[in-house]
Amino acid sequence: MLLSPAMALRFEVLARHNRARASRLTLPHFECETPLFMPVGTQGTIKGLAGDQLEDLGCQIILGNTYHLALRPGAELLEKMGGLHQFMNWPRALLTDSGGFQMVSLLHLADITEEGVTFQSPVDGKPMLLTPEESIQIQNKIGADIIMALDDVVKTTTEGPRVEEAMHRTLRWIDRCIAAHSRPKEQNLFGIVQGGLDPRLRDLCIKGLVERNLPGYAIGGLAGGEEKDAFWRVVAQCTAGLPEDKPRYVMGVGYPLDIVVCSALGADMYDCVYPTRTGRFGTALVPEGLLKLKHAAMAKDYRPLDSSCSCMVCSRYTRAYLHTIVTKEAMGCQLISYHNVAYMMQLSRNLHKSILEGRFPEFVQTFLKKQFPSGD
Ligand code: PRF
Ligand code: ZN
Repeated sequence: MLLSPAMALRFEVLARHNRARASRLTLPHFECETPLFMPVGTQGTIKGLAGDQLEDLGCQIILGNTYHLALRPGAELLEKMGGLHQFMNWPRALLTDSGGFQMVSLLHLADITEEGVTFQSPVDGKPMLLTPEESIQIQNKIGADIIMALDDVVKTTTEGPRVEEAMHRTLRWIDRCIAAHSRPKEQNLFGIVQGGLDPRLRDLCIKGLVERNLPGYAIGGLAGGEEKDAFWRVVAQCTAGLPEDKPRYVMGVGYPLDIVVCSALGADMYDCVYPTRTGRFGTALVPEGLLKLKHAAMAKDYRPLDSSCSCMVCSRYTRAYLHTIVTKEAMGCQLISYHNVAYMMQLSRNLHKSILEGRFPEFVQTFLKKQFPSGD
């Protein structure tokens, strides 16, 4: 496979409908089709699902977190094993997030300075510092197909000078990330657009990142409790300003409706814990919205979770059966998570196919009609 020397991917737009695109994203370990959803395997495992199940479901790329993997099993061990692909025996593509966002969102004690993100080690309580250089060095050892720059993330509900500071720092840090990246022919470093809900800051960040000619770009700092309208507006602005010939990844986005809307706006990639997390709480994703298996109404419902789904769970089990085991057996939640990941993969494939076959508007209309039958 011939890849340009500066990057380790090839991105080909196969078809468009207005701003939406269906593309082929060729990564070192797998040829992916977009729009695509990436399940999150924080610790090198997608909770409740085994690797062969993920392959059966058509998962093309899964996500790991630098922060969690660096703590356990540790970057050195992963490097010695030949990287995370070998360690978890996952033959397809991997993406690692840089770690800063996880520390800031999980550890309220994290403190961001120009040098990096300082946090208290959950192992021994000692203060630790994750710099842009270190995040990239660790990600080089983990060996994922796509690695993410360390960014300064503020909550979308933050206002004032802190938002501007974080955007400028994210731009200063991208240069430190680029300089530290030792495997650009094997791993693709994506930059992350920050700037809160401020169009001027978002534009400055887009401009600064695009000048660096990175293999791909992410839209960060969203899906943190802002209004949908504001969220979609920022995505629309970013997709309009980012290059046509590079993949665009909206970080932390995973509600089916958001994926459909963002794909219409020209985004290509998504990740979220939502399908597996909500599955562990006993909730299934279905075309009509959500199905709560713990609900008493499920006790005598002998239909599958989703009659239009061909996954193993929907072929084999009734809602009544899943209701019976959901609060008592770990397998209950695992089966629901399995269906939820199947649902997200099906949604990704349907988006790709409908754009390719020139029937994207009909697909969106049918999707919306099922989610909002009363039309509001
Ligand atoms: N930055 C990084 N990871 C992320 C995000 C971000 O902004 C989000 C969006 N809030 C999810 N994951 N590095
Ligand atoms: Zn199913």
